[in-house]
Amino acid sequence: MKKLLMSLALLAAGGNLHVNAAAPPEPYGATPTEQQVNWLRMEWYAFVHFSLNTYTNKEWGYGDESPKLFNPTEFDADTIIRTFRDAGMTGMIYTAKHHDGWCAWPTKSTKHNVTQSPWKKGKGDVVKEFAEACRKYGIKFGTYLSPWDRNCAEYGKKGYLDVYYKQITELLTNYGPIFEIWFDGANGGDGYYGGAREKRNIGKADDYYNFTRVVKLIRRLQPDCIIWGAAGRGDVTWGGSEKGHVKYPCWNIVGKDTPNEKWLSLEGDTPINHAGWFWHPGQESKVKSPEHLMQVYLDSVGRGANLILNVAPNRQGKLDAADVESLLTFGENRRRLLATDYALGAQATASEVRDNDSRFGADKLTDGDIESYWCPNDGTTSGTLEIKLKQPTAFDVVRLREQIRLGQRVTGFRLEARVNGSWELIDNDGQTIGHQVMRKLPAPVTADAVRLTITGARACPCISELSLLRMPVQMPKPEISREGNSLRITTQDGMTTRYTTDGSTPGLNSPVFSGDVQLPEAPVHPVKAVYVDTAGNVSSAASVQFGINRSDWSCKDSGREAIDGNPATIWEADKSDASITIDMKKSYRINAFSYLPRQDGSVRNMTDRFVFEVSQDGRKWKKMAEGEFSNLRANPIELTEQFRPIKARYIRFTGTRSVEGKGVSAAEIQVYAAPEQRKSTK
Ligand code: FUL
Repeated sequence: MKKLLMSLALLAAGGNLHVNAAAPPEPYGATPTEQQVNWLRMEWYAFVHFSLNTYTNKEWGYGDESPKLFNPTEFDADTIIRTFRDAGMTGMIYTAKHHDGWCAWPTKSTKHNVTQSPWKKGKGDVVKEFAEACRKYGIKFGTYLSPWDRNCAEYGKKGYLDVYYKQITELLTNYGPIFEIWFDGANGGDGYYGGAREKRNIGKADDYYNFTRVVKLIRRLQPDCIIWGAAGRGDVTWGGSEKGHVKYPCWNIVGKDTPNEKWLSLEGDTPINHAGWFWHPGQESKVKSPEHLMQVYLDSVGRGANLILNVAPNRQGKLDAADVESLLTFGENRRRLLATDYALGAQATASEVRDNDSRFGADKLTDGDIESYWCPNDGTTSGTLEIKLKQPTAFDVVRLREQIRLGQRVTGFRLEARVNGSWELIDNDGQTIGHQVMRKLPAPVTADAVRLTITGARACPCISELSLLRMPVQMPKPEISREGNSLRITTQDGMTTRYTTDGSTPGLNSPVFSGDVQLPEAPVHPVKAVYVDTAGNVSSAASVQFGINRSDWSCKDSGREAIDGNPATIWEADKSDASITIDMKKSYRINAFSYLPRQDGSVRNMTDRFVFEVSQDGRKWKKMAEGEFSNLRANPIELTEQFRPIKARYIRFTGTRSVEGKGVSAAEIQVYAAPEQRKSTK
């Protein structure tokens, strides 16, 4: 601790020792380790889910999948990692083992691994290829090693722990520095388990896996490795949803204001694609737009956490073009946002400076040095700082930073800007700051001075930066919907909306949307649309694959809520094995259905196992799909199941199990038309 105080004093002094200098404040409450500080400065990095699930269209494998399935024909770690580097990402974390237990490296701990796969004739090592590419492109490498293992016969028993510790040891010994290791909390119970096909209960995860021992092992093997999860024994924890954002106010602290305060940083996680963490066929239309990604960034990194953004390779082992386009566009927008700090070098004054010592003066906010900081005397927990700009300047993001090595202190702040000579309140709602907070204003403000008022802090505030940034102009993308068979696409002043209905990418020569377009009742292609501004700039494309028009459909007995197009209404039954039987009124050639779980925040009676059947006459039924909807507790998204094309008039959806509770439910069920059969030319 003494050493830390000393070095903080030296930092604040810019290297010069002052004989009568004011002592820097004592750290307050929990403080981050050096590793946690460095980690927070990474801001955002990639998550890569790529394993057997890529080939089975599943989110969670059961553990009985054949390793033979893994055979990417064009896998090239180099190109993937270069793309992440080009986007400005600082690292990547790879799922070396997901819940199905298949290991993507030639582990000695189990036979269920990449040596059993045809890829590179069993001589390949996905972990090694990613680790080497990361080193080449100067980004950090991390790994995800699922504690839950649905393949291992010993899972749930003592024997599994040796297997698991061995896997940790191999990954942390043979692949160079690992910046972060992920211990996912999922444990769904049932699985293959070496052929037992049963449910295994591990009791308290912390006790079963012995995370105290796991943490010790990791610290010994790689002291700089950040540990995610591990029942709260690690360095980083989940942001709280799989949408990427973390809550605001954002405290990187657990047990706040108690003697047991602990620094635990937050990580927001989300896939770039709404379809899930692994690659799924037909998911192109579900890619999050660059604007959406910017919002996720502001709601995670901009609240003082980190962001891990999943980009999943496809079955060839390549990233989908649509994912790459969105990622790189967002990356460029982020770069432009951060490129210029309009407050840099600006003159600054404060209501109070610690012992009037210039080493803690207000100008530390605008000196571009993340370590130096302004602070008042001990006991002062509020204060005002004023920044004077050389000329009126437009900005719409204010970024603030605390010197978190001294603890997270600020509990409230306010921002004002001087516009045409008078002060205007631009943010009355600031709460936490932490490592950094980015406050986005509803519209740009042109001001020649900015005032920050700290309204509350747990101890004297230590503010290291105040930056004024400008969000680059991002073209919004259109929203596409359907009313009956009429196509609806939003329009924007000063822009034209162009669209296609044949699946092709819309551009400058595509038809202009006039508002009077009828869709087929059973569309086989997605509708795509872009905005084009007067300079000819084209927005990213919105894309929606509509299901068959449901307006005439009827349900036998119950189920109308699941076909009414309103996700807020829910079909719910109090027992499992309950069905919805739907008459589509006409026979269609279909090849997929989708299920939207309840969206009201509850998991009660949320169906997570299903059977899907079809019939031509409502009497003789054919089972087309059966299985599990995985990971709904953490990520209740719409999931699509595909099957071989078949003609049917009736469909039956049966919920056979739920995440919690005895019954089953569905917010929406959709059915999709199969593409026309090509006529043989022979
Ligand atoms: C979850 C897992 O169950 C998902 O499959 C995914 O790996 C995600 C990142 O964490 O909890």
